[in-house]
Amino acid sequence: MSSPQIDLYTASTPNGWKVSVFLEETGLPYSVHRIDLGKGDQKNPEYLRLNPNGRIPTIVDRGNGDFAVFESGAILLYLARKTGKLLPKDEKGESRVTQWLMFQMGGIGPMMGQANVFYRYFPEKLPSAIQRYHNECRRLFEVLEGQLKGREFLCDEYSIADIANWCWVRIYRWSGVNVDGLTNLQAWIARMEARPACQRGIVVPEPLVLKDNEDVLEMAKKILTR
Ligand SMILES: N[C@@H](CCC(=O)N[C@@H](CS)C(=O)NCC(=O)O)C(=O)O
Repeated sequence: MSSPQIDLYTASTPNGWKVSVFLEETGLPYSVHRIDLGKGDQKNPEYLRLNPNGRIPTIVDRGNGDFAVFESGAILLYLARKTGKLLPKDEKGESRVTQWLMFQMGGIGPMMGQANVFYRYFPEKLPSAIQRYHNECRRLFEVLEGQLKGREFLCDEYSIADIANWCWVRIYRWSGVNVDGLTNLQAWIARMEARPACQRGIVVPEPLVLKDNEDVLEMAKKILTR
């Protein structure tokens, strides 16, 4: 077995899974460093030197002068270009995948993140805020539904755009987003869930049990009030 080339700093969350799923899909050797978000490992000065935003994920490429990359979308692009995998090489193909990747980074991720905050974590339940984020998530899901019509994946081939979007969309129940009637989206979720590398990637660094239990809510409270 070749020695790990990528150090992955991560936790069991959608943004973290994007990178572990990519690494599992491509077989690039990596070692995992678990970041305890509840304890605040992501705010340690040593970690902030790698990721000034103090969030996960981050990678350090030992095969490229210990080059550090933060922001999950930037990590996916970096690794896809490095390996030549899951990102088309032609200009238009690469742009299409980048567009759907950015759609996730600027839309699906932030909106589902806020849906989680207002629907699950905040002690005050503000109906207008909950509705705002649920409506926006549903609207974005309908955009995905349209794109997936007659397509197996978001672009011409399976790509980092599928990985990025699926890692968030798959937790729609936790976010409280309704997927009724979105048949293309549901079929795509099932196709993604069936991929062995996706199954391996989402248990890094450990399986996540999303339940309204005290552990999850307590950790969210710590992060939101830090
Ligand atoms: N845009 C960033 C977002 C990263 C992010 O929000 N990560 C969350 C976990 S999904 C985190 O580290 N939260 C800890 C905190 O806010 O302190 C990315 O895509 O990498």
